[in-house]
Amino acid sequence: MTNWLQKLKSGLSRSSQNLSLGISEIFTSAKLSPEKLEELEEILICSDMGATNASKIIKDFGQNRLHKEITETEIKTELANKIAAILKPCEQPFVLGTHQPTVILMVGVNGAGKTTTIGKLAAKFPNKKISFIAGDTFRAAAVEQLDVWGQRNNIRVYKGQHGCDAAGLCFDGLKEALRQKDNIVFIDTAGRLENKIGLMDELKKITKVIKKIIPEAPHHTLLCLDATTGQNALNQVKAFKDMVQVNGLIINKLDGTAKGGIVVALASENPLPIYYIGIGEGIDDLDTFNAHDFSLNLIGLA
Ligand SMILES: Nc1nc2c(ncn2[C@@H]2O[C@H](COP(=O)(O)OP(=O)(O)OP(=O)(O)O)[C@@H](O)[C@H]2O)c(=O)[nH]1
Ligand SMILES: [Mg+2]
Repeated sequence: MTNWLQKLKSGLSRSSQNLSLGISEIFTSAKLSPEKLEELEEILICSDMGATNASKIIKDFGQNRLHKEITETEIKTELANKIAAILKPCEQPFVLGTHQPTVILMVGVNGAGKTTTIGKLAAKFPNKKISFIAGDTFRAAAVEQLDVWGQRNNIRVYKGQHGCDAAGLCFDGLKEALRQKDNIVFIDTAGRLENKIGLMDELKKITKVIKKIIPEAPHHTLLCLDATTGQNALNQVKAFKDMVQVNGLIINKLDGTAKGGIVVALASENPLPIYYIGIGEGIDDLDTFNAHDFSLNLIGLA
């Protein structure tokens, strides 16, 4: 098993424990009854995959199986397959593109893992000339936090005074990136709650200003989500999509939750790619999203 698959397994263990144990407890006898199906549906709902998904999965699963013998492994395998089918359209590679520089704007609510993800993601492009723009001018420690990731990766950080205008800083930082012939620029932004109109408007302003320097930028606007927030993640996607052109999702903190099923809810409601998932705070704790691996680990079969 690769290092990442081991991490995925332990990262998702809180989610898989609930699902897997729940399934095991229900199936003490071999035949599938309607009551057992109902209990199974409840377990799926508790993982935060959403009632509609759970009901659809159970309906499909129950067809032609009622009152028949079935093993626990057969059940889990079948459920994992159904979950993987929902997730599959979101499994898309993150293609950087050839723009010079490629501008990646990181957005999301407070604590969703934006700054950490920038650090982890930058490490995936060791042969590129990269800069960070510390567009979170709001939180006092934000610049230092980005600085630490910059030092770790040997990356230049463009920063301004605490409290300065974030859009203006992005403008200047991009000009500098052009001058320095950077290949990739990551723009960190302040955490903003999806229902705070003023801050969301500021994000729009940032994207407008970026376009003044590079009309087709940002080339990627990535929305970071904290998996521990559960179903609220769905509202966040909607609100950020209304405000900026979100191209893809990064779902963090899957190691800290029993509600990993939220990824299934996100996939079924939003056809946005899930480029990466985060399962820890370390530099190696981010990797591409694989529907098959994720479902097996979620259901506790890996
Ligand atoms: N367990 C775990 N912790 C994570 C993960 N990603 C980020 N964190 C931690 O979550 C906390 C918040 O992460 P940040 O990167 O600061 O989040 P942010 O979105 O930049 O937060 P603001 O700048 O406050 O909006 C930090 O302590 C990170 O180390 C993850 O995948 N798993
Ligand atoms: Mg931050």
